[in-house]
Amino acid sequence: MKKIIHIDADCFFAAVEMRENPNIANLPVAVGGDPNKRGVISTCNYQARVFGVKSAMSSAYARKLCPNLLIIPSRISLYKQYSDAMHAIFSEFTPYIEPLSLDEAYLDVSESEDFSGSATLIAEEIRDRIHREIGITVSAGVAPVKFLSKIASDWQKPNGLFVIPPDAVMSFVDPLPVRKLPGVGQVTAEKLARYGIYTCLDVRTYGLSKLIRQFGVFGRRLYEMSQGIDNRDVQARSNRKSMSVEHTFEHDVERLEDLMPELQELIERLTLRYSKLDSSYSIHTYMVKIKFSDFSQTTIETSARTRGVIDYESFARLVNAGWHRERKSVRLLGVGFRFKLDDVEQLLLPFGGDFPDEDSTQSE
Ligand code: TTP
Ligand code: MG
Repeated sequence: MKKIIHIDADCFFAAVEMRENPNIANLPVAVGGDPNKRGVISTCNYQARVFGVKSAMSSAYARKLCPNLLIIPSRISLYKQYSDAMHAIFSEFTPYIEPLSLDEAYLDVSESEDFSGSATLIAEEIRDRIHREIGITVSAGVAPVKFLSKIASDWQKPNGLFVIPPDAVMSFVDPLPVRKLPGVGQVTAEKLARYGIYTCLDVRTYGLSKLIRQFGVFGRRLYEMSQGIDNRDVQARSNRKSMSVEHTFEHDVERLEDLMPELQELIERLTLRYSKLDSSYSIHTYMVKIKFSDFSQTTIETSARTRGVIDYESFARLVNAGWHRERKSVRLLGVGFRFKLDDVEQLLLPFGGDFPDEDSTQSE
C-alpha cells in the first residue's frame, strides 16, 4: 500500500504576485495578457473567481465580469523560482517527486520516516512550511494512489488538506462523479451519461467488458479507477540532459565497415538504458563519439528525425562522417542521446493532465 501526496498551489501565479506586492492582496488580481491586445487570463486569485473570472478566458471578457480586476503580465521566471523553492521543501521529505507543472507535484512518501510515516502529518508540515517560508498557500491530497491524491487536493481548495485513507477508498469512489476522473472531460462524461453512468459505482455496475467495447483501453482504466485502482508509480525525474554508452576496443578497429557491428551493439545497450527512463524524456539529438588510435577525438551530432524512435541509419551516417574526418583506426566508439530539455514552457503544459486528453482516449 502506497502513500501518495499530491500538492497543488492555490491560484499560483496570482499568489506569487500577491506575495511580491502585499498591497494588492485584497484586490481581485489576475495574471494574464493585455485586454486591449487580445490577451488571455492565465489565472486569478479567489477574490476574482467570485466574479466568474477563470483561466483561459479572454482578458477583455474578464474585465467585463470584474471591472476592477487588476491584470498583471506574467513573470514566468519568478514563478519558476517559487516552484524551485517548493521543490526544495518537498525533497526534504522524499526523493520521489514527480512534477506535473510548476505548481503541482506528486510525492511518494511510502518510505518516509518523518512523523512516524504519517503521510497526513507530512502533508500538513509541507503545507505549513511553504506558507511560512515561501508565503503562498498550497492544497494537498493524501491517498494510496495517484489519481485519488490528485482529486483529494482539489477537494478542499484553497488552503486545504483532504485525506483518503485506504479503508475509505471504496466509500469515497462509490458516489464520485465520473467527471472527476482524470481523462474524463465533457465529451466522455456525456457519452457515459448516455449509458446511465454518472458515478464510479455506475461504472462498476456497467461492467468491464461493456466498458472496453465502448471505450477501448480507456474502458479498463475507468473500471480500475472506479475501484480506486491506479498502478502508476510516482515517476521521479532526474534532470539528466543526455545519456551515452561507449566501448574501448581491445584492438583498434581499422576499417569503417568493422565499426558497424560494434555500432549495432552500442545502440542496443543505449536503447536498453533509454527504455528505463520515464516517457518524459524525448530524444532530441543523436551523438557519436570516436576516439582514434592517436587519442585524437571527434564528436558529431544530428537531430533525431523521429522523436522517440531510435534509428540505426542516422547513427551509421554519423559514424561514417566522423570516421572520414581522420580516417584512422579507432580506439573507442560511443553513442548517445541528448534529451529535449524540460523547459518552463513544457512544465506549464498540459497543466498537470497526466492522462491523455479525453478525445484521444476513445477507441471509436
Ligand atoms: P492551476 O494549478 O491549474 O491553477 P491555479 O494554481 O492558478 O489555481 P488553483 O488554486 O485552482 O490550483 O495552474 C497553475 C498555474 O498555471 C496558474 O497559476 C497559471 C498557469 N495556467 C495558465 O497559464 N493557463 C491556464 O489555462 C491554467 C489552467 C493555468
Ligand atoms: Mg494550482
